[in-house]
Amino acid sequence: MLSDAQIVTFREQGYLNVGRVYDDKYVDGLRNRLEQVIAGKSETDPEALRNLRGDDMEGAEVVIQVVNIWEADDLFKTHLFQPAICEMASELMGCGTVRVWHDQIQFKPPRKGGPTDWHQDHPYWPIIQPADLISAWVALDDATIENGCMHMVPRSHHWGPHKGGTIGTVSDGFTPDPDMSRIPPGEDIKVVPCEVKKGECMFHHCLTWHGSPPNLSETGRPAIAVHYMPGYTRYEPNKTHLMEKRVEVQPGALLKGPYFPTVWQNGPIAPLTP
Ligand SMILES: O=C(O)CCC(=O)C(=O)O
Repeated sequence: MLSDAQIVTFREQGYLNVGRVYDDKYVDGLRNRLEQVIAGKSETDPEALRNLRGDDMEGAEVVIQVVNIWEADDLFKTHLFQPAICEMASELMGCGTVRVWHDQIQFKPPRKGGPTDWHQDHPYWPIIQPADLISAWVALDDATIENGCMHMVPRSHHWGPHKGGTIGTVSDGFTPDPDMSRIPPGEDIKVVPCEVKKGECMFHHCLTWHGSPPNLSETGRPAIAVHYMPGYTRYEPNKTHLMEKRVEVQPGALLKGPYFPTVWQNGPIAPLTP
């Protein structure tokens, strides 16, 4: 359970590290399963397994994205329902019902892990409204400045959607280069590196500007984000999205169903079989 001060900080800043949610042994289990899924050794496939930096998984710059690893692995399915995380998501969103939009791994391998460009999440999710989702990002090993931890711009979730979610980067490599006409007067663009220790969880709002630099270190940077939606989130098709083929409700209806599990309903829920 979060304190009032933590909830206020999240609402003001747009992100919050809530500390440890798993012990090292459990994280090692998840990490091991992640390696199996990336190696193509799971019984079922996730929604997507690809290199976000190009077509070649063995290329010079790699960010391995796995979408809905929970469909491929039961330990990750259980992770969606982790009661402490779901309770905090409910508190931060101020909603008694919490569902999963989808999960997402971005694994940056050693030495050639690419950057994740500055962006906001919600503009990449054009089939769901409103933009009240939050993500729980759990480090499966220490995420450090050297291996490409997430960087956040505090308060940016108050500034509205920005040019389709893309913020831009100046030529120094990793400073946001926004359209300044969209930044409210008096606001300050400050980049905060957010190191997250193995087993800790950091939440961010779906309009908070964030990105992560390359991983040129000797260790990989494994982490999982679960994108949680408040129970009042609706399917409002506009453009398309990878997950749209899983939607079974009518336009305008609450987005729910076997692929968008309810993980908290004023209390914990046991994992379901899709
Ligand atoms: O893991 C990363 O570095 C980026 C993840 C991300 O953009 C997200 O979870 O929204």
